[in-house]
Amino acid sequence: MYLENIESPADLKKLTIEQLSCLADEIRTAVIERTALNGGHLASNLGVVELTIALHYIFDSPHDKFIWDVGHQSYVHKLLTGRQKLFHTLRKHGGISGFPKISESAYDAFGTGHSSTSISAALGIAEARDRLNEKFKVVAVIGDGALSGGLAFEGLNHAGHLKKDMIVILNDNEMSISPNVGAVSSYLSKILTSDFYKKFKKETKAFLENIPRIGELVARIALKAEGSLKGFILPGALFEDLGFNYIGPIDGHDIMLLTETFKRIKEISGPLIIHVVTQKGRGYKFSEDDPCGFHGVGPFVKETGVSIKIESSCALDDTKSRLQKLRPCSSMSGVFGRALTSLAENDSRISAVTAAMKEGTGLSCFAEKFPQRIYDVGIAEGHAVTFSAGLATRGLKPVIAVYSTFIQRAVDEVVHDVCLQNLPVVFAIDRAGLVGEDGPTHHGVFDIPLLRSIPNITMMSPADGSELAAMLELALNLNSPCAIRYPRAKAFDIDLPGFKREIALGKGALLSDGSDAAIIALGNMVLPALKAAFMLREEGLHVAVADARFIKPLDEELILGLATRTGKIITIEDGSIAGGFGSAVLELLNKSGMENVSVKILGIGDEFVEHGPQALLMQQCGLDEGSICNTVRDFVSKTATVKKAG
Ligand SMILES: Cc1ncc(C[n+]2csc(CCOP(=O)(O)OP(=O)(O)O)c2C)c(N)n1
Repeated sequence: MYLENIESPADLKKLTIEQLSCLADEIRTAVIERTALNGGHLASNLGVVELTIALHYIFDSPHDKFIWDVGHQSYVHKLLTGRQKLFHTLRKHGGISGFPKISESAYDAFGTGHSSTSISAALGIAEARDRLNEKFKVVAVIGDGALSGGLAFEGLNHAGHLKKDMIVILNDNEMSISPNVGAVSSYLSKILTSDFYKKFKKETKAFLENIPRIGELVARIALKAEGSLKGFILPGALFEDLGFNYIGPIDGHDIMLLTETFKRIKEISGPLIIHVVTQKGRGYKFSEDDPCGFHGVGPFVKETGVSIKIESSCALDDTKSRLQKLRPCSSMSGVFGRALTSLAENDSRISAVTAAMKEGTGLSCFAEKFPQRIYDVGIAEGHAVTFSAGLATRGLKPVIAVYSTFIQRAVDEVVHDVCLQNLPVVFAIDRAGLVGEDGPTHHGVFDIPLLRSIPNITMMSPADGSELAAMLELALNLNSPCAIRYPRAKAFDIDLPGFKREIALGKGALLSDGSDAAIIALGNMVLPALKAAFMLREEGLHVAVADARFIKPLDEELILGLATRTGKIITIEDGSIAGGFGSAVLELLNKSGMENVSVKILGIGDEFVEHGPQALLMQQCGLDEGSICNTVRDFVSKTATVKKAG
């Protein structure tokens, strides 16, 4: 039992190389057991067990700085850096994060969650080190998927120019979430093919021997490793031309080879890339067989790999008011994917674009049916947007399915390439709102402020699955830019008698009338608003509830009508209050000379919301039905008192 005795990397350094292999087994068991209970990024972590051990064995963290790209593969690092006792709290509310965080540990040199940042951050750290006359090593660990992001190349470009001492470990498992795509990925694959290897074998040996100090040794290790690894090769000019020394590919599961290599390359100056080949999901049968399925998982049964279904907060918990009907086996992403596929059957111009998130965004069924009409552009959201703009100039109808948190990467492209030219690109913005255990790097709370200020864009949010499908159809017929934001949630349909589902541009729907105040709820907040209003009705308070449907253009008639009738408006959104939907309503009231209307804006305040169960986070932000009920009751009574006093 080695793992339990490791409180810091210093303890790791006491072990022999042979003992490190046993430790690797123990770590795999710990990671599998914990993700089975807590969910998390299983396959990526199983792939970097030996790599992480070897890094901590040879380098001297936290003095030396490790920067994990995306950071979803940092569980092994956390286990080795003083967080073993807290590991059971992984991704739990109040527990350790599923990503590196400067505020969590001195061993986390840079916080991550989004892809392709590691090289830029590492370069900044290396530059600061040199300016401040400090001495330490900087190591960025980036996957082949993350290398498909443009930011990674901007970092490489600048690093090659500055010629800083820094090490980039390219963790190549030929997978992004699904198999990696793109020319760089093919290039890396070619490096791994034996034909290529054979062709360059001779030159490689000579090349490696020419690397000062380490050449001979590395060449020796390479040749020794050749049988299992395909050995070392000279991989052509790409990285070298960018100003990096390249070493690899090396077997990322051979601890001896990894530690020897790291020991030697510590002495090399200038930017260096070490190409390490790993197997995603290694050491657990189910994730080896299905690394994509086990990339990010909810809790599962360890013995069978079968996921454990947890009833989400939108399960049929309200049989009394019968407000919602669950759609069988479906998520909002699933509804989107199926609706798009069905619309695409009758319109060959409809095309889907994803930045390496085909499965997560529900596009698998579209891909099956229309393989020629879907584009996985790699982890490259900015490119996805401008590429789609190009498609749209020629009459195609691109739909970009992207998580809210990742569209942040492409705001300028939305402004400059799509909206300024008024091109008909549809943004299907999934995971809008609080996402839960992935935490602040992944919450989708900024899309409304970021997008609604852009001229020409239409922005909507559906209250349920049927509205999402109807909004998608409308969006594809608008002939101008349009965004639809919807949450990470099970799909359901609101079950109100007489509820009209036709979606017309700029029109919301009054779901329940009342004269004491009016709630104008957006998207995911419509159902809790309705429930809150029904609870208040039992107390004798009559609060109207409207489904806003549109963030832009607002349904001015509906909103101003309710404001005039009740004098009290409550807006509710699962996004940032600053610049959000409620702000848009305030702007409308101001424009209309109705500043005397009392307005309460519910949403997410000026803070980063931590990780935890989605329902709990919603409650903390005052966005569950109970909190809404209390806030509305207080607001109505306070505004009544003020009015009376006035
Ligand atoms: C900007 C951005 N877009 C999308 C994602 C979602 N995402 C998380 S991990 C991942 C794949 C990363 O692949 P790779 O870097 O090869 O790491 P691996 O999991 O294969 O080890 C993606 C697309 C993200 N984190 N950031």
